[in-house]
Amino acid sequence: MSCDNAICKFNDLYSIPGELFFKEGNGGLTTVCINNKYASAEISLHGAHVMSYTPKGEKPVLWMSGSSYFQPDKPIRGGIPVCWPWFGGHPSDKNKPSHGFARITDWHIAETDTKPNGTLLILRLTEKDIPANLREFPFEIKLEVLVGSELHVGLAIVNTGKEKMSFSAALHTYLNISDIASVAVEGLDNCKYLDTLDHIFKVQKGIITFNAETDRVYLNTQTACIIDDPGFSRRIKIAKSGSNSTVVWNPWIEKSKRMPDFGDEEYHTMLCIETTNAENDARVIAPAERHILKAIIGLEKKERG
Ligand code: TA6
Repeated sequence: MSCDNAICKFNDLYSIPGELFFKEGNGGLTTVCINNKYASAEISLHGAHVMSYTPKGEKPVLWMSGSSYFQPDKPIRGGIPVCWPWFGGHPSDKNKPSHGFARITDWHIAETDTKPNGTLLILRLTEKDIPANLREFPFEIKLEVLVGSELHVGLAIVNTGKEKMSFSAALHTYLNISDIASVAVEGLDNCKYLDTLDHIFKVQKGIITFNAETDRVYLNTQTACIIDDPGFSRRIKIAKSGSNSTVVWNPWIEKSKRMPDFGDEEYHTMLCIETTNAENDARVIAPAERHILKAIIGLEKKERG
């Protein structure tokens, strides 16, 4: 097929009839649309950003702000931002973008395929795609997304340089919930955490419920978390591998008001359960070594009480 634009070329090379195609999405960003017997999803090449995931017959599992930016120099607010090669502020240069450059860079398509358990999309980024002022070392990262009855998102990080590589990272997942005041998070009982609001280390007692801004890095934990959501009669399971830390975040009202890409009242219907390599779980990999940070997100039916 003769093509005169990128979307046409992507569809010509990578589309899967009836299952995967490319379109121009919000802000003109190139968007991958996946629809199969299990679920539907949309992924932006900007930031390799999984923006939505909706299993058939269910409410959306991922949350998206109605005020999100969709522009080249800004992160998308919602879905699963890919935070790399640093989580939070840059370790030494506060002028560098929050949560790294991966989520504000356009990634390349590496592969699309139909698998027995879903539709596979692989996106790729290297240091050659990064502005010189943000480039710190050679790398290759790939985001492998499998859209099926569960959503598998894996960030594969390869050190293509000659020196060891240090990084922190997050799959910063925004989950869609009925009401922050009525949900509870299971899986982190007795886990030590850093409360980033007062910078004090504490220990979780029982389930996590929410009545104020919450921003915690749970440490030394490989367990799956469950969001129990009675309002939606469902439980969302966030399992993981390649991660010993989990971040739990809700901005509540005052922080919501300070974020221009986050509606003042939107905190009621979102909760971040982030699959991370953060704090003491930051990583160092040798030349040619690979690290994979993976989140597996799925629904469990909740018996109506
Ligand atoms: O993961 C929690 C957190 O670090 C919060 O402190 C808050 O800043 C959030 O990430 C969002 O960060 P962003 O740069 O996307 O506004």
